[in-house]
Amino acid sequence: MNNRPIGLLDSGVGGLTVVREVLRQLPNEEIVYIGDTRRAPYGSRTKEQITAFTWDMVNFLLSKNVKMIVMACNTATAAALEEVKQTLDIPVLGVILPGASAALQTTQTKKIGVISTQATLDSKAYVKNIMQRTSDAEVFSLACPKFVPIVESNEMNSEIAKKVVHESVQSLVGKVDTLILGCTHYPLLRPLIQEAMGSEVKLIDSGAETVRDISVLLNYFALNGDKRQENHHEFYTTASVTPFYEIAHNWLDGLEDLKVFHAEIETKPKKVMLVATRNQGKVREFEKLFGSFGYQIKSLKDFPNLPDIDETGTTFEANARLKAEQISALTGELVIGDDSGICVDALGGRPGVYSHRYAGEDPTDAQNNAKLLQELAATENQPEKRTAHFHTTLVAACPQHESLVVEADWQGHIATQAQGENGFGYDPLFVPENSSKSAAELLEEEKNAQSHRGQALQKLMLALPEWLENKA
Ligand code: I24
Ligand code: DGL
Repeated sequence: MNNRPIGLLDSGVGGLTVVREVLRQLPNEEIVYIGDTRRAPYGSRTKEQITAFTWDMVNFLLSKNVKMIVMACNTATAAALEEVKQTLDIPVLGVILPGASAALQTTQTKKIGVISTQATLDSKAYVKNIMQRTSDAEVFSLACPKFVPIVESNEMNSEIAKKVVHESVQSLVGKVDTLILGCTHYPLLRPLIQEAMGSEVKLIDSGAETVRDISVLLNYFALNGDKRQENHHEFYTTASVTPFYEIAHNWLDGLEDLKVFHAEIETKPKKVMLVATRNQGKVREFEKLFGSFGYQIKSLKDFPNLPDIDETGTTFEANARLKAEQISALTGELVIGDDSGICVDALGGRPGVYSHRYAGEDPTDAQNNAKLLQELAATENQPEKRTAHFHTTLVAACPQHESLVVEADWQGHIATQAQGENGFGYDPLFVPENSSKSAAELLEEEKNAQSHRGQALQKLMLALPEWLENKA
């Protein structure tokens, strides 16, 4: 038993055709419904837009603690079902698979028609679903862009509606024995569509079929609701409450105490974080850590016209600051600058900030490593005299705002021979404390979990939200 509500989403009010079936077939279930009436209709939008909007609704329903999500909209299902299903760990159902299954069980000639919005047609979702299971079926798809406006202008019973429906489905007449109503609004035109197709043709209401599948899923996962005194359904619209209420009240007659609220859902623009580096390895580390925070990570490679920033500072912080603050001032973005290096105790902390330029103007990693071994030649057999640490300072900069500074060290010693192929810089010579392997012998993930940069990134991740908050 599970008394959490079932979440239903739709581009607008069309999903109420599915809600009516849920109330009829599953009287013990509570419903939270969201209709994106402000941004409807979805049928003529791009897959990317529909997917982003659908995610906004999914996140809203998750905030209402739903036990299952039903995409009560063909267009949203066609664009976003697979992605959402793969991401969430509660069951997510669309209207397309149930409609396709029902059509296959109904047809005798295996000639199936599908009418839908343009976006649903473009996705080929119905065709794919049908052909996957019955490869010798024949599917005839047709977009009917005039049907939604007819319903929404309450013209379902007019002569114009009759004419438009007849003309629209004409090309399917005589070709199919079963027709899927692949859009939430089409059941409202059912009598006209039946008349136009001929009385022999079986019409499939995807929404109604979906409710049968909801019931099966609830049983399978033992998620059914208890029989209660009364159920508290909640309806949300992203536009005005009153017109939504009128339609829902009319359509869900018998539903006493109909509660309709306004909901603000918004696609948040992806926040950009510009990492002041051309090193792909560093960019990857940032992507791993900050990607899940909704940041899009960019690097200097994405801004080819920026000047090179000279690292003229004498401290790690000064250099990280130079990069972060100058590039932030030039681009207006949130920029992370980093400076790191290796500090060897026997050398009084050298090469330190000069680690990259240790063996000359633009040396290779091998040249830098060779110079370090040479400078430490006198302590060849005394690891305790070869102690060192890697250091990273990260500076986060935003225009007109005091920068955020975090830093971290990684203790170890310098080996007498380079070991390992991973990593970069001095990694082959650096043996971390309590390790027998060099930093270049660690797997990327092992290294990131303990390294100076990995630790500094963790600190940045913890400090960033509050810092960003205070700058507003
Ligand atoms: N039906 C739908 N959408 C509308 C409508 C309708 N107006 C009248 N009818 N308007 O979809 C869409 C835009 N509105 C939505 C509310 O917020 C403001 C913008 C089909 C609904 C299926 C349940 C006709 C109508 C009605 C009541 C019930 C059914 C119906 F008024 F088709
Ligand atoms: N709810 C949509 C569907 O089922 C139709 C309305 C729209 O285009 O947004 O495809």
